[in-house]
Amino acid sequence: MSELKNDCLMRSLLKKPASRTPVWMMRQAGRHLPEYRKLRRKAGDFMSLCRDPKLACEIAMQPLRRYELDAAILFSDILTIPDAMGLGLHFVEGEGPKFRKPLRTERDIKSLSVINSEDDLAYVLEAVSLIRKELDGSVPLIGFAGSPWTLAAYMIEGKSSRDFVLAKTWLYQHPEILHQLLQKLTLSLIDYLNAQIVSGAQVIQIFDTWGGILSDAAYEQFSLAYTREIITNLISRYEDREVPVVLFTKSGGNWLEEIAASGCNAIGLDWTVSLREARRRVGARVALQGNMDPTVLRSNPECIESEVRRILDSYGSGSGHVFNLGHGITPDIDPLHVSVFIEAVHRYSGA
Ligand code: 1CP
Repeated sequence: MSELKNDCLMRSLLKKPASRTPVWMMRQAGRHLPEYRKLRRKAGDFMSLCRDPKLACEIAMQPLRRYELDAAILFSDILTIPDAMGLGLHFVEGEGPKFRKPLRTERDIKSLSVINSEDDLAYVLEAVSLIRKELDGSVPLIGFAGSPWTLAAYMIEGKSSRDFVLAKTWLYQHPEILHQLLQKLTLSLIDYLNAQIVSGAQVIQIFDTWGGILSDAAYEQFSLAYTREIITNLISRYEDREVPVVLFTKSGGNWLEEIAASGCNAIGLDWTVSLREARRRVGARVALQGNMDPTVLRSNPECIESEVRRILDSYGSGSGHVFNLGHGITPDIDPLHVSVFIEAVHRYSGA
């Protein structure tokens, strides 16, 4: 297996000294790029892009051609797992993801089977190995999945939502049924993420986008307990290298100590927490990834540069910081502003 030419992401995730602060962006491949929108128009819909490994590989490479990023991320979606479980994922223009068969009854959950990634999600694994080949050791490839709770929330709701009330009502009314669903998702996710590692993913990120809508007690029982089980069962070394795990929990700032104890190597932070404070709380145990508000990218180059500097200062010196946004980049962002952002991280963080 080839050595990485740029290993600053791997080093920082493992809290080893790096030449500068690495940077990548959540949702870096996708709708803010005109070259992505062109391919999507041609393909007709988002899932056709995901299901075609050559197209998925091309899209994963697009942001790397424009920006000096320190990582590539697999082009796919967290909702391919519920799709593989038979829920019928489709995308309605302007409305986001929808399922034809959302989970409505106990029977729906009992009839779900744990997936076998090699059969059910072969197209994702093929995309992983193609991207890895195309990268040719330039930067590491990040594989990913949603957390069991975040996937369950979409599967019960049937679509995107601001508060996921149907899913949360289940949690209070039928906790034991929700636990059955979360257990099946956990087993599916262990299989899926390990298959991504074997296919070439060098870092794993788990997106718990909706963990932060849970009460303190529910978060531990219905989200973190399952994510911890996944992390414990992931391949931690593959082909002589460690495989770091990043756990991103949107609005998870209350639970940094608990998240740090989950076994992850790094915590993904949104912009509501202070990096300095987060480092004081858990920085000895884990690396920190984040946390610029993506809205900053709508402003102007001066504001972008001063936010970058503020965030770098807030972390302070020493290893263990990966620069990122506090959530995904939005489709309205001008790619020129992204270049300003990436260059500012390079300029102000060393080398
Ligand atoms: O062209 C289109 O209309 C599709 C837009 C799109 C894209 C580009 C969707 C639909 N998903 C993706 C790709 C994607 N999704 C990636 C790979 C690209 C990259 O990161 O560079 C990743 C990592 C995701 C992860 C994802 N999907 C999350 C977790 C991250 C987050 O933003 O919190 C979530 C919640 C989803 C669900 C989803 N898929 C797509 C949309 C628009 C959504 C969000 C729906 C919602 O807001 O509830």
